[in-house]
Amino acid sequence: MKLSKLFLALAAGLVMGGSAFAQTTMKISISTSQNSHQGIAIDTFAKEVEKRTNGRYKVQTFYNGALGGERESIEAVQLGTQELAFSSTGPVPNFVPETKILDVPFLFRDKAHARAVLDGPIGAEMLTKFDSKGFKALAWAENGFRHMTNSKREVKSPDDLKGLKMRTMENPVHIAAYKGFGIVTTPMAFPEVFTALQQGTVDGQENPLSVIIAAKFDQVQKHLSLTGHVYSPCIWVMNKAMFDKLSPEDQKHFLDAAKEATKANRARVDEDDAKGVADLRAKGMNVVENVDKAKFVKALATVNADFEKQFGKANIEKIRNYK
Ligand code: EAX
Repeated sequence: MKLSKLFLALAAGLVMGGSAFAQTTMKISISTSQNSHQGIAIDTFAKEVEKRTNGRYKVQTFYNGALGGERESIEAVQLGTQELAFSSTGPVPNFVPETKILDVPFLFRDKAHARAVLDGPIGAEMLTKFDSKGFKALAWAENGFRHMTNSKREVKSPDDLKGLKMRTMENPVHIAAYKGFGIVTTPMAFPEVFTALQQGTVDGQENPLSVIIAAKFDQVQKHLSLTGHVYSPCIWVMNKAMFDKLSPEDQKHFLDAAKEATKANRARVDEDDAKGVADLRAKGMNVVENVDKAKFVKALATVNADFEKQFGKANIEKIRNYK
């Protein structure tokens, strides 16, 4: 009698314990290293999700394109073979064409402007465009203002770019604009870039200081020009069906975790921007701080007219003038 009661109690304990500790594991990936503005983003997200759901959800983090480049990761999220991804908007227009407008050069004045637009009604509306494509876009985050590096020469104005072969993201807006700068564009996934620079397949590339530092491009690039020619957003995407399966409370936990992690991400971008130039100089790069911005803007006159036609002048102005 006593024994069977004990057995029952144990069995019940096991069942209850089993359900109390049921844990769902999800994957999230980035194409850059863990010690970066993107690494801190997904590490914080994983910690926040686990904390907010009392460990019912665990997020496994993958770095350095271990699960593929950004396009492949986004594709995997769309297909549902991977739950989550954190990516630049580089390859995103291939999935959600409405996001193209965010990658227009010289659209944002500074990071404060970009963050205000992305966190405000324009950004919120853009997030809903992901829904019908199989994604739940949790929030915007940040890659930063992109600057040009190359192994050939100092770049101060677009005249210096003529004939330079540069890797670009697989982003149609960037490719069109950079051709306007006179660059010979070579779209390529990020995990291939270091080797391409090292072997001289391309002369240069462009990325925010955060990425240049994290990817150690200083080892394979001599010149850096602070062109700040385009702001590069990041985005948190989750497979839509998987997000929809979460309870409303857990959905909120995931959304809040992404918001919290975005704060850590942006703080790191600020930190990298503040000390990046000194850091990269110390590592041997020749940094051109005063580029001829007006000439860069002017070089895009024709391309910009085309963007205005494509995206609507009013839509571009709405972002430019957002306060
Ligand atoms: O998201 O592909 C790129 O140049 C991106 O900026 C990089 O992967 C970080």
